[in-house]
Amino acid sequence: MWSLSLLSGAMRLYHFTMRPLMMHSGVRATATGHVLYGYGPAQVGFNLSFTSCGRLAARFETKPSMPADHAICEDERGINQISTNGADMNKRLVEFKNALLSLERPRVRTILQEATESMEPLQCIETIVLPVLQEIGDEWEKGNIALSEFYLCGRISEEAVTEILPAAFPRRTTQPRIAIAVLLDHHSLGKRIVYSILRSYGFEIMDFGTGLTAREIAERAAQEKIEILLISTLMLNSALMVKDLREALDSRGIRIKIIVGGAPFRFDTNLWKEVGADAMAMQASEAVSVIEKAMEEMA
Ligand code: B12
Repeated sequence: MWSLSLLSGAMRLYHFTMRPLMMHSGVRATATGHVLYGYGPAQVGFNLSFTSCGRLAARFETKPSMPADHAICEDERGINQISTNGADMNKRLVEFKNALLSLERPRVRTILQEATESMEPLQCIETIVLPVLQEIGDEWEKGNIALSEFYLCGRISEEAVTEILPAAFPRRTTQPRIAIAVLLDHHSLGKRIVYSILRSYGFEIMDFGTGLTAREIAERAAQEKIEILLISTLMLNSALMVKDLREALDSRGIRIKIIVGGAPFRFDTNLWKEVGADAMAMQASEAVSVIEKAMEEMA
């Protein structure tokens, strides 16, 4: 108990001292013309705003301000879609966010498991986990929750997401050698999702891990004779490092297709070209078609 409160105290100290130095809120142009952002829901196109929730244990007392939208219904092909009439989905998002903020691991898992009864796992992740995590990132940015709480929400989500992601389904006989890595930062959730989705489509993917430098990735890619490199980043400075990765590969005389993804690329849709990538995908579900296109180009 004591160690927990000490950890929380230390994290809060860090949160109010170091964090303001490292954070960017809103959208600003840098001297190099790049856009700095703290991509909140509005900036990434989500229309999900809740009434402010505040502290770790504080439950929502009021109804969320999100419009009555986002329910799941079947379309004419029998595929689950999000409808615009949705008290149920609204309730699920609020419950999920409450469960995360109260660090109730079992509840978080149950909500996601229950959601998979009416939606595909990827759809659950993209319609529940992503917007709620983005909301929580926003709460942290506003100073409503501490970094320790924010961190635990990320970890708990990662565990719950891992449980619902599909298992590998190898059915491909020929494919290029593909690897995935998170350049510089430790936001591993996006990589985890892309990795599992691709494996469920039959691709064999090597996972190089997270927090790697451009040089480390280039060395490993050369050793493993990688032909397609998938790079995930969530921080702008990491995204800009793709340029260094390309240079590190060029200096070794290696021509590899680099496919990038993650919030900085979703937010600035020309960034992938600027940093020397060959392609980008907005979300995990697009990764398959982007890889198939790269394979055609390589044939
Ligand atoms: C959860 C989270 C964390 C968790 C990460 C847990 C984990 N294991 O991943 C923790 C708490 C650890 C964390 C730490 C930090 N975080 Co953080 N974090 C977030 C948050 C809330 C959500 C990110 C997330 O997981 N989204 C869900 C995933 C699934 O989305 P995604 O990565 O975009 O992936 C999807 C697509 O982009 C795509 N995709 C992703 N990669 C790829 C790759 C390819 C090849 C393809 C095809 C597709 C693809 O597929 C996915 C599914 O569709 C965001 C807020 C936000 N609004 O995004 C901040 C955010 C990214 N964090 C931020 C910051 C500043 C930090 C810290 C520096 C805080 C600190 N002071 O210590 C540290 C950095 C640690 C480090 N060195 O990496 C900032 C970044 C600001 C910036 N402009 O660069 C953000 C934006 C918060 C904010 N508003 O300021 N964070």
